[in-house]
Order: sequence, then structure tokens, then C-alpha cells
Amino acid sequence: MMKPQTLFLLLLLTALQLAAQDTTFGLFRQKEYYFSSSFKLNWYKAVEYCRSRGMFLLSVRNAEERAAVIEYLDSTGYTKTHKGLIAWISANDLGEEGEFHWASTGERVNYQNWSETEPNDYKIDDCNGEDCAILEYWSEGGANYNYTFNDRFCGREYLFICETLPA
Ligand SMILES: *[C@@H]1O[C@H](CO)[C@@H](O)[C@H](O)[C@H]1NC(C)=O
Ligand SMILES: *[C@@H]1O[C@H](CO)[C@@H](O)[C@H](O)[C@H]1NC(C)=O
Ligand SMILES: [Ca+2]
Ligand SMILES: [Ca+2]
Repeated sequence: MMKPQTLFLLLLLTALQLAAQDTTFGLFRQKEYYFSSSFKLNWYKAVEYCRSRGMFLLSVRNAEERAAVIEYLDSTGYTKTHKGLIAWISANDLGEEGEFHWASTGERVNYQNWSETEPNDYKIDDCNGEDCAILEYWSEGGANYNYTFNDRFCGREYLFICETLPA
């Protein structure tokens, strides 16, 4: 028979463990987002704009982060009034062609969620290919434009998404 004190300690430990798990989940959900639903900037200016708000241009490093940002974008109602959504995210291969990294975290893009046949580094002219990524959604696009990535010309102006990164 377990002593009441032991039982109490066990319960306390379990409660503490659950609390710790909840905190992690809460912190993740507390990641704040900002969607520039009404004005467009080129990729470089989008990076600067996010920093000026104490935020970073979006990174989408796994399925959970993808789900969280989709949930946020849904909450803005934007896709209810628009057939699609295109917004800059921080993935880019400016440093080395074909090697995509998140400008926000410096990490390599390991979570591959590209639209079909992307990234294609489409040549704008003799000097410029596509080195910056957008998140794209198209209501009639099925699985292919379902908040997937696509490289675009960094100088073009698009909407963009900023995020806070947990410390
Ligand atoms: C994008 O990620 C989601 C969730 O991880 C996955 O279901 C989907 O198949 C991925 N799409 C592409 C094009 O990689
Ligand atoms: C698009 O992604 C969402 C979220 O991952 C998923 O629930 C939905 O089934 C996907 N739609 C298509 C057409 O693949
Ligand atoms: Ca490129
Ligand atoms: Ca492309």
C-alpha cells in the first residue's frame, strides 16, 4: 500500500509535468503573426518592415507551424473575400543558388512544402532568377497551391507575413 505522502508527491509531479507541457504548447500558440493584408512590399522591404515591428518575416519549419499560420490567416477572413493569397515568407536562396534558408532563423529549409515543379528559379532576365519565397494559396488549386512555397523575384511587391519567434 502506497503512503498518502508518496501518492501526493506522485500526483504533484504529474501535475507539474502536465503544466510544463501546457506551457510549451501555450508558448507555441502565443507566437504572434502579422499579415499585411492591404499593402505590398518587395521582399527586402518586407524583411525590414517586420523587424521594425520587433518581428521577423515568416518561417514555416514544420507541419505544426504551417497549421498555426493557416489558422491565423483563416481568422483574418482574407480568403473569404479573395480567391487566393500570395505573401512573402523568409525562405530565400540569395546566399547560394538552390540552397534555401530562412532569413528569420538562419536555418536551412528542411521542411519541404513547395508547390509542384517549384522552386524553379525562373529567369526574369539574363541576370535575375527567383531567389525569395512566397506562401501561395489558391481556392481552386487543390493540394498544389494549398499554402505551399514558390520562389519569386525578390524585387516584386507582394503582401507578406511577420511572426514573433519564441526566445
Ligand atoms: C505540405 O505540408 C502538408 C502538411 O505537412 C502536407 O499534408 C502536404 O502534402 C504538403 N504539400 C506539399 C506540396 O509538399
Ligand atoms: C489543404 O491543407 C489543409 C490543412 O493542412 C487540409 O486540411 C486540406 O485538406 C488541404 N486541401 C487539399 C485540397 O489538399
Ligand atoms: Ca534561386
Ligand atoms: Ca518559381
